[in-house]
Amino acid sequence: MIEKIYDRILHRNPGEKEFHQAVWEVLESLEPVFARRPELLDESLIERLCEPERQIIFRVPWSDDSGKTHVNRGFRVEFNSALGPYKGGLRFHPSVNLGIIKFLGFEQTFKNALTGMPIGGGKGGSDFDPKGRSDAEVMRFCQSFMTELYRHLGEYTDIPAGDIGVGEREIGYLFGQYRRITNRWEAGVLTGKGVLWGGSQARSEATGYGLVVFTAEMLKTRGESLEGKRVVVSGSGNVAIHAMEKARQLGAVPIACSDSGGYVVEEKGIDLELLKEVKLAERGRLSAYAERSGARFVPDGRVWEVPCEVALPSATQNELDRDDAATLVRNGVLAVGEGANMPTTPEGVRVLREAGVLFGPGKAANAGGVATSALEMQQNASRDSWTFEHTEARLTEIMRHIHDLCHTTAERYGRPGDYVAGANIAGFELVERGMVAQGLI
Ligand code: NDP
Ligand code: 2IT
Repeated sequence: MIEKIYDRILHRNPGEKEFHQAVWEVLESLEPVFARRPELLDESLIERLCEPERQIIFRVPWSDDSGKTHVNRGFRVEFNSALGPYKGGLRFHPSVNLGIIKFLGFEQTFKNALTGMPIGGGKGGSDFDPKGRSDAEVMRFCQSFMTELYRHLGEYTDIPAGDIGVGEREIGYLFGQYRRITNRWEAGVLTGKGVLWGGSQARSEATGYGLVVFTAEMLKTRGESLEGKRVVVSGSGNVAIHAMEKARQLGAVPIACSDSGGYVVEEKGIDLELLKEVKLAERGRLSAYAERSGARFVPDGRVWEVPCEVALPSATQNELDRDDAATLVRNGVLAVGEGANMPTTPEGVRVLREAGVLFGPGKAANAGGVATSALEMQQNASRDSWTFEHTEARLTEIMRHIHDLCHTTAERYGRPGDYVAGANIAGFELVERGMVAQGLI
């Protein structure tokens, strides 16, 4: 039955391989739910869940510093609003296409439900490549993007935030243009804002910090902790850097990270202050960090070759495959927590699970970012701003709740320790209840 439904989804969404992958991973986990509650299949819930409520595709023309005109494509997929307004990031990367945005929006729907906050799921972005572009070029692109998108947004409708290639600078340009067009100082329409103008403390740290809290909770179930563990992270952007920072605070040693040009290894621990300077302030390459720190730089290598006890894939989808997983297992990895969305291929997940490695799927493990976005919305709605300590304490509490929810749900369905099943079933049950309660939508 599930195979039949999946076949129809494949036919209706040709060529969208990442979307197919994300859907199958969830459907596969839901078999025990349908075995207990077959009536769910009669209500076409799966078909409804897999069909976005709305998909917006638009032209984004902009001119570069030399006056040359470029055209990019903008996307916003408003996936599901059963539990709250559409919420999810914007990705600016040349690889972006509709299938990638749909996989991200689909995942986001369940992730947001797991946070326990009143937010639905959505995702957007563009195939614009910000690399090597001046601030003025990025600003003109963001202004053109928002000139089309603004009509679909609103604090009660759809609230974007950052993702790959979109951070505080881009959110600033987007917010400025939204404000200019609408003549409204509507802070709650975007999250990830600068703290000076409506942003939340701890939002930029939140995804990486939350990921490490989740991973520490998984280790705790085996009587282990992060103390003294070697941590290897992929990527060296917002999520990766803050994951390494929290890991270090909890006594672990982050020894390697990567970008699309290669990876660095530093057995004594990555110099996070220098890394932030190079990657965040200067928007430089990891090779430049290695030159300045004296760390070993391996161009074009796989960061998963570096032996470690904890691995945190935090760059992009399908970046950890079967061979990488086998290498990690051979080297004695204890836990893998996904900072990125769907970074481990299905075969990679299978290898890790079969070897008994603790595995925290992205929709649970990286939910701290969007949860803190929801805390930013709360602060905006009450025209308040909280301290870093208070916000981080709320984030930690939410991550522990998500961990426990996934853990107990997996047990309830006879799959102890299977966080993939736990996250997919718990997320599904929450969204399904919202959808059924609100009638045929
Ligand atoms: P950033 O743009 O800050 O950093 C992205 C990092 O990943 C960079 O080091 C980049 O290297 C690397 N990377 C991106 N795409 C590729 C690719 N195709 N191949 C190799 N390396 C790549 O993004 P974030 O840190 O915000 O996001 C990282 C991941 O975390 C994404 O999967 C995102 O969806 C997920 N995520 C982000 C959240 C957030 O709050 N920001 C919340 C939850 C999940 P390079 O600079 O060389 O391109
Ligand atoms: O994938 C994600 O959860 C994000 N990029 C963050 C979304 C958000 O709205 O904060």
